[in-house]
Amino acid sequence: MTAQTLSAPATTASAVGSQTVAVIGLGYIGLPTAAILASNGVEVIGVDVSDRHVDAVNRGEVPFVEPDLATHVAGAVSKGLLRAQKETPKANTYIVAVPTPFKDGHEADLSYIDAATDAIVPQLSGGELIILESTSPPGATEHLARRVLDARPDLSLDGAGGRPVVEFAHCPERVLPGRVMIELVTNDRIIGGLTRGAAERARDLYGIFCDAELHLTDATTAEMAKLTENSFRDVNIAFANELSIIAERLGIDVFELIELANKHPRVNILQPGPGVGGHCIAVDPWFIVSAVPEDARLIRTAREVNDRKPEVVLGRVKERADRFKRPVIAALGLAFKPDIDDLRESPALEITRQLAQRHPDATILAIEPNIDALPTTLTSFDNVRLEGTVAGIAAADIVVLLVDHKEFKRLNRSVLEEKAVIDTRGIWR
Ligand code: SAJ
Repeated sequence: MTAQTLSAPATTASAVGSQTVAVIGLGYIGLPTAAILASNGVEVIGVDVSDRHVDAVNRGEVPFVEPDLATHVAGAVSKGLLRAQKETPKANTYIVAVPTPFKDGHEADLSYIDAATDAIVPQLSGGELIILESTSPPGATEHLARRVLDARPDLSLDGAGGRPVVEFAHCPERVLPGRVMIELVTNDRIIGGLTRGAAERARDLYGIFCDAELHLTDATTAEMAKLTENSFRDVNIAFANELSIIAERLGIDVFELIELANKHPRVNILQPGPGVGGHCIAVDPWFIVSAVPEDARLIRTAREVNDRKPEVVLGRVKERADRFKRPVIAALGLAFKPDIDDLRESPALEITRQLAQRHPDATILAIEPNIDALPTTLTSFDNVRLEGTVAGIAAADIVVLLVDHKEFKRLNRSVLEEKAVIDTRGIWR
């Protein structure tokens, strides 16, 4: 199928009212998707293995921080359009939004997708659309379809032999954590069908809440489009991180360097930092590398450059810490990016853990305004404690800024006087 752009159709009463959508996985993507569909009048059943998530949603609450999501969930649950359960129900459409981590060797781990698929299989009677939203390696949608049809030879992809049809599509999410409820509506989407009919049907569903353009293509191109977007960003950040190491060697300020280079109309370099975190950009490029290892050379190198950056920061802290007998080191920020509480794959958390481990005589003050208890990764160290921003900085000899949270940007710079400061994000220049 060739790619083509189709404007989102006006929402029809039948597209909204005549179907039940089961969203499998009520995490950072599944729950917002379930909530926005339900807010637009679709009956949605959310499915999750976690009692905590299921119970929270049924109370109209959200088990993690995401602006505006709570309002959507509370409204949809109170109207009876959204409910959650642990069992996979019968539905017209299934949206699979479960994690795809990687295994040793950076190969994608499809076990959550397989488990979700296996739970859908017994509920099928023909006529359903199964949409894979999880970020996936090339070929994952076909893999899912094969798994369904192997288990259910009474069903088919094309009606051959008079068997009822099940349709499959891949519609990767592209929303930015912290802006999810806005970007679900305003971002264009790529919709890859295993068949043209599947893509069109998925387009009608997403058109219920998405105001932007919906681009139809085949499933493998859609899978690669998602991985390509995140790899593009990873390569650009790796360029910035490499420049930060080069600039330090040359004794110049990398943030000024990038700001000046970006004055060129065709240059747009991202910002260096302590490494790349989160569950997307630090993971997805590996799916391309593991699919075509011999050819994905730049993409692999970018991953390696970004993964090495925490070690560079730790080296800079050590240089300062060696000047003290029992240094107090304040690590500012644990989250993987600003103004969220998400610690997944966070370089800031890993740097703080390594500081605790490598500097047993130091006191490490973990300062993270978005959480109220030390994460388990740090609780086993008796030289680490969670501390407030002002008190932590006041007590510190060395201040390492790891995340550009708004609380740190607003700080009165006088509190940093006489401290050894390592500002990995360039917010205090
Ligand atoms: N980072 C930098 N320098 C920058 C920008 C980001 O070091 O200039 C770091 C952040 O601190 C963070 C990491 O990169 O540790 C990732 O943050 P991010 O804001 O770039 O991206 P995510 O992971 O929150 O969301 C990305 C988005 N992808 C793109 O922008 C291409 C989002 O649209 C995707 O939906 C999301 O991945 C996803 O779920 O795949």
